[in-house]
Amino acid sequence: MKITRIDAIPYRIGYRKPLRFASGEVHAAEHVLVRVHTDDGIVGVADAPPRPFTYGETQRGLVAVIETIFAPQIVGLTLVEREVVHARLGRTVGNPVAKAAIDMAIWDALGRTLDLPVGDLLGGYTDRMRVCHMLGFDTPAAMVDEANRVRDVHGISVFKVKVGRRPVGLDTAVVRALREGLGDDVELYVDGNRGWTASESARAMAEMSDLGLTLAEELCPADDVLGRKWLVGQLDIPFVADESATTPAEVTREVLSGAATAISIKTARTGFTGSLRTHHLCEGLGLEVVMGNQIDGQLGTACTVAFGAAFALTSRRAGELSNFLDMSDDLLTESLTIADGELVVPSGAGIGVEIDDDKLAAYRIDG
Ligand code: MUC
Ligand code: MG
Repeated sequence: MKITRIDAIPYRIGYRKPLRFASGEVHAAEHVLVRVHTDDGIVGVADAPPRPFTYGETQRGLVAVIETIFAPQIVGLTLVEREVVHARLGRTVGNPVAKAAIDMAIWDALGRTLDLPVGDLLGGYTDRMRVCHMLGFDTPAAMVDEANRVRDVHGISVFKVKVGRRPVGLDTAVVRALREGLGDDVELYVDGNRGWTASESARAMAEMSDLGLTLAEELCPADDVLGRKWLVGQLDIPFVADESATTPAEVTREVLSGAATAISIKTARTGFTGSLRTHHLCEGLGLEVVMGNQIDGQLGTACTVAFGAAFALTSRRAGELSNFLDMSDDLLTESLTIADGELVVPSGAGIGVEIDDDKLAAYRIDG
């Protein structure tokens, strides 16, 4: 069970259509595949999707920090020394996505060693989650068409709508068109990625007050301290902290200061070990949780659903598990399938999925 090597392999897979939102846009999955090798011949894998507009990490930066700072501190430890790994990674500030991928690849290797799924090791609550699809910026007609297609093909009836454009009417028109086009049976919520001011957010939420929204996420920056508290205090639905609450300490700070009333957990930035801490904290504080999407491919999505399905709190709401559908291809030997609005946790050992060596050879960009 001793860790002998850690690989960081950059790869690029195009999107069929870009995902656009207030803080950025993604045209291709330019991620890093992390592999953890052990002296028993086990290889654990996980995905690292850099999000410079959210955490400052880049694809080349991920490779560099893993190869030069993290791997030398981890090689030689065993797979069960996960708290030692956590402490050593924690000596370096930032780099949440690089740290998360190493953590999850270690859990994958541990599951493969024990021949058990990580979901069972984490909590074993259920084997599936309802799926929420995230709709990026477009015209109202195009977004209604996409939602209808995703509902018809995959049975998905929960949609997170990206908002945060100016003037706010651009986005409130989209949400109204979605409600009118899809009917009252679908769940709709909004995510602003900090695009609006507090007062723009309040105006937009007032304009949409008849549309039955269930959550509002990061509408304005948490750094607008008093404005954000003023906004959250007047809403009658939970306000989700996503990029403003990426560690247990940030969750505590945001919630106790009145800047949020619900939390998005993303395994892509807190791994399994950090997500466990955030989950237990949210449970203790009595907060609603959403399993969020960091514009993940199928490997990242498999991690999210494995963690989300492991607990009652994280599996209660639909998880954001479907944006890999927009990718032109993926790295796995077998595709994840969303049917009847649900994603079943892959049942194999570890994270439960296998990397296709030919696909990795075709898409890796490290020569
Ligand atoms: C989200 O929930 O914000 C967009 C940026 C990012 O880091 O994740 C996505 C989705
Ligand atoms: Mg978000």
